[in-house]
Amino acid sequence: MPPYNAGVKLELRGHTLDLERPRLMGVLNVTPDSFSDGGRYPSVEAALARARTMQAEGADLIDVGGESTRPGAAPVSPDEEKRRVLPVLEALLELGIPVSIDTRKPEVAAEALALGAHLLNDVGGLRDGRMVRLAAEYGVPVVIMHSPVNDPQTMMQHARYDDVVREVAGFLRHQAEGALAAGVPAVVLDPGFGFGKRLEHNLELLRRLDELASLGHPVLAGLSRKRTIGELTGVDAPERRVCGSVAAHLAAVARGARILRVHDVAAHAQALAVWNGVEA
Ligand code: HH2
Repeated sequence: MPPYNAGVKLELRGHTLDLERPRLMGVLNVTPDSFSDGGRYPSVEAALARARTMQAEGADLIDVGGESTRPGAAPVSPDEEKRRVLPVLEALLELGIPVSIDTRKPEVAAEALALGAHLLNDVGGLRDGRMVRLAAEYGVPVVIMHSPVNDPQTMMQHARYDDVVREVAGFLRHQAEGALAAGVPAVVLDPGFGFGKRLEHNLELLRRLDELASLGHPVLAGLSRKRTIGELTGVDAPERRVCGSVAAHLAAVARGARILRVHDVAAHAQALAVWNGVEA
């Protein structure tokens, strides 16, 4: 296995995530409109049950989000997003597994971190300085995700790159340096598959993911059930894109990804068990 950041440990407020082997982040969307699991967990109890299942299937952390960021998604107010995620987050924190908060809003991040969230997953790529200050204040690592603009409604209009890998790497390096200089303890880099990127961009980023891994920080890949998988396979229904998602994620692991953000934890846990057995 390539030595990209193997041996790195992420300290998550009392939990240690050892990235010696690839890890699974289970997706929990408490939204009415997420592209593949929207509306499935309308109550705290349903969300908690889903998280428990993912934990039993082998998730190493749970990523909770209350705003769909699929292309063209309607924005959600901070109050509505808080209403959706905070009660669920509070329940998840009892599970004894690290929980990340998936948001691009400082108002939401502030309350989630005050409650005890272990990791900040900023799909806005730390463009808002308040996110940097919050992560530094609470001493939590941040996932810095690339998107050409911090706006799901218009991001696909910005899917134009000369060299997508160079541009994404440049953005992530710059944001990482700023965050670390401001006191954020650690960063995870994420190319933001599908965020203002078309099939050719997503494939180029996946093929050359080792260039992001060589920046010296752990890399997270999130291709689960996404349109790229549908375009390559011809499978329309997102929940039927499991095998394609696993294949894409193993390609990412082969190029240095250490965290996979997935809906289908059991399938990925099985794939990684084989991967780890081969690479041991
Ligand atoms: N993708 C989505 C949401 N959050 N966070 C990171 N770090 N990386 C990603 O690739 C990523 C993310 C979009 O997927 P999903 O949550 O399944 O859908 P939706 O945005 O419709 O809720």
